[in-house]
Amino acid sequence: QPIGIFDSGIGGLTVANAIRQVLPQESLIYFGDTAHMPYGDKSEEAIKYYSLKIGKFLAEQGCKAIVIACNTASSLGYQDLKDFLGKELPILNVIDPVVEFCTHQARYKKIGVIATKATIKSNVYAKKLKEALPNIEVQSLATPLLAPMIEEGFFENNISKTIINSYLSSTKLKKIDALILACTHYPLIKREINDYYNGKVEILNTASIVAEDVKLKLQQLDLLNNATLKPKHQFFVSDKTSAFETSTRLFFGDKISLVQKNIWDK
Ligand code: DGN
Repeated sequence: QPIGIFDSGIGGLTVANAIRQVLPQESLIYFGDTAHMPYGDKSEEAIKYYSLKIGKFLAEQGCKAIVIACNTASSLGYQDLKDFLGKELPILNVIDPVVEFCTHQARYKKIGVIATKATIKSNVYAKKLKEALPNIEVQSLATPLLAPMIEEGFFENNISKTIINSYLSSTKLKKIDALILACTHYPLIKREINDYYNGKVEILNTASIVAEDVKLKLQQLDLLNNATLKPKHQFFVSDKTSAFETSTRLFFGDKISLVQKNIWDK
């Protein structure tokens, strides 16, 4: 049985890529809701609706677990999807593993969070971090230009440097111990962010933290694939363009073939 992974678009392929690195024997079914991206600017109702529809589609494909690879959908759609499907199969999000990771880092006093507008507006990272670590200070900053910038291939250049510097110089992010990259796209600019801080701030790559957590959870539930058959991955999108297909290489490492799938009319 495959692991289902979904995102608002193709950025969640950073999470799919991290999962295939730690679980190379597992088959993956990925759904990118490219017709409705970016979720970062959508209403809560819309994001909940899309998340339920996609979750149902992945469950129908026989997935043994669903990973919401999108921070925005994890912030706003996770609880409803869990209520709807959680008895049938485990539903995992990208936020809880990062919060859990932070609880083991006693040296963190102040944590910064950067993400889309919708994720920051939901305040979910700050809420969950403060629940787990009452003395922690959390500063959140919406950085809406970063995802489209990366999607257009603008990183590791002067333009990305200027935009990143402009966001990170916000007084909110002064004197932080760690910075959570709370958007699927940001692992691609981790090095530039690290350069900005001269290595003095720990940059938390959510994709790799989440992948380790998926492995642990599936292990605990005895859901890991022990067979030696070659894994088979499938990649669906709700709207296919050649630009999306080209960008898959950025996020997944390899260029992959996308299959357009309409799941809305049922
Ligand atoms: N995948 C979204 C996220 O992680 O929040 C980013 C893409 C978007 O909707 N702008």
